[in-house]
Amino acid sequence: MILTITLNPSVDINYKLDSLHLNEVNRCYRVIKTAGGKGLNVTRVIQLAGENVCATGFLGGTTGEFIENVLNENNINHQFIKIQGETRHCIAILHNGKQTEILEAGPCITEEEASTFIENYKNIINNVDVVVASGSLPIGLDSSFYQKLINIANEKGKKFILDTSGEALGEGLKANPYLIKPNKDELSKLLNIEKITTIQDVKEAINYLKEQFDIEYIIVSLGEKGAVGFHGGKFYIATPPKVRAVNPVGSGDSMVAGFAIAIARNLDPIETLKYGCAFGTLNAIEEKTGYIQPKLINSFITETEVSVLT
Ligand code: TA6
Repeated sequence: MILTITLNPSVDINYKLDSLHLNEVNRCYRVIKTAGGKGLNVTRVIQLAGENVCATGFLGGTTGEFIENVLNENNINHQFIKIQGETRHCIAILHNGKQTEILEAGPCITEEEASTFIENYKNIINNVDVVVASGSLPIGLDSSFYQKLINIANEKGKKFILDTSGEALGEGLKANPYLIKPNKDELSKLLNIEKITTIQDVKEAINYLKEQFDIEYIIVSLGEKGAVGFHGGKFYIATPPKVRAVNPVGSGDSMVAGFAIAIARNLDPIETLKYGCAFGTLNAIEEKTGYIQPKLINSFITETEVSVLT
């Protein structure tokens, strides 16, 4: 069983425009609303792949009710903590072949709501093998909140996958999560490196992290180019099949879902990297955010190449 954590979920609204005209009225005739936030995108993809999953986090207000209804309609097992605040919206505008996102900060979590979450987390974690925490921390939670969750998971022998950025990532690393998957921008901000461009830059950044922390998998996503991973003293490069991307939003989350499924199934590092890259690419060919077609999974995994980087 995989537990996903979405501390700052969102009703994701995806607008498709031929072109976006600033300072003008842009009328949109293709709108997709999904129960989003990185962790819920991860949840949906895990469910679509047929793996057991339970979602937790915070939900509040009418947007929180929308998400709860969507989870129930899709038979997704969940245990969210109700909050006084209103769950946020995140907007992705697909225009001129580009993608512009507007992400609300989200509600403020009270100390009592945070404590209730921790108590609930300590219980449900006993019945899972892998924990996945994805996305930003909402206002009101200390930047070391993920660190607390990782420590609890490590004490109970559970594998914790952390996909976040900024201070929340920096603080989370101190508890040695099992797997991290920053993209190049998140990595350069984390290490305060001007630009991470080449594979050599990525390897050097990973080398720095592996000297500082005890993390089983350090994987850097390269978007449509796949990923570079480090595990067990070896560097790997994973290259997915070439596709025509329709909507890349949610591909990082789908990659994380692939890793979580492979780890829950105790697959080896090469298969784990194949799963992650294949799932990320499967999402990119879909209009919907955080969605894949189950019937394509096996072929995309087979067509994803992973080799050892010398
Ligand atoms: O990765 C895509 C996405 O899940 C969007 O759908 C939107 O929900 C955003 O990320 C939220 O990101 P954040 O880092 O604020 O949790």
